Amino acid sequence: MQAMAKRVRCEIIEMIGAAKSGHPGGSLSAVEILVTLYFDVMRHDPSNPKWPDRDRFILSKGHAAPVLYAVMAESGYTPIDQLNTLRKLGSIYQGHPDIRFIPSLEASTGSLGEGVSLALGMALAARLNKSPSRTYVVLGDGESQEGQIWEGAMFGSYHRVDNVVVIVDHNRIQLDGFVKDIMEVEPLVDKWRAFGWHTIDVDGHSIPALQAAFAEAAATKGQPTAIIAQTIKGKGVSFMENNPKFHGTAPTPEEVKLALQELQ
Ligand SMILES: Cc1ncc(C[n+]2csc(CCOP(=O)(O)OP(=O)(O)O)c2C)c(N)n1
Ligand SMILES: [Mg+2]
Repeated sequence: MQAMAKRVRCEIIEMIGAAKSGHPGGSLSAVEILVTLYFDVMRHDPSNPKWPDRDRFILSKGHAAPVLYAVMAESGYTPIDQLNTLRKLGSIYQGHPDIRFIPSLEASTGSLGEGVSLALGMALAARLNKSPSRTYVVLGDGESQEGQIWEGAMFGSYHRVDNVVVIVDHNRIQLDGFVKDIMEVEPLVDKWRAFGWHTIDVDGHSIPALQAAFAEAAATKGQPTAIIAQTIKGKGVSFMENNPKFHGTAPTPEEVKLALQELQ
């Protein structure tokens, strides 16, 4: 899984470098979260993407599409040799995940704030169908300024939707600055707890810690779970780490080379 995380980071850098546009910072911060879900936690079958009892994944922070494209390609859902067509006209790998071009996605995302509502709908449908399916949704911390998230949070605990797990990628940076300087969302753990969710505070770059958190979520009945994953935006590339510039700036060819060297 560590080796997979490294490979996914390299793919993120390469595809955004090739596209000359995209969002490296928030893709790199979510690598361990997605690798742990796709390669250890989720019950899914890439050869049967519409299996009714599959677990669902929604990348609510859809601008981090490169990390999702890399794990989906590595899982066998989509062609790995086309990752570097990111953001090109006609590519299935558009700037934000689009179910019209990748039918094995659960939802098109990119308009922030919608993922919790989508996940709760899918989780409720699974409950009605008596399906064991669980739904996982990754949010950004800047995204957590959206009111719709908290409407969903109220709904999830009131209706005891215990087959849904929210993971907040708490990298402390949003589009053009630090969350605390724009509109602080802390204390995130206390907020989710106050909204009635079983809440777990975890190192979002530790695969064992994430595995333990997902297991704890699965064992929690009668209550949905929120995992607050403490992360570093741009994780793994020194000049991108904790640097708001690399929210939405592609690395230059020289920076791609440097980043890939660091990731070796
Ligand atoms: C509704 C909506 N408003 C604004 C944007 C533009 N936008 C894209 S990314 C972003 C910042 C998101 O920050 P955060 O949720 O912290 O993401 P991360 O740090 O994980 O990249 C914004 C404002 C959007 N995609 N959707
Ligand atoms: Mg952020």
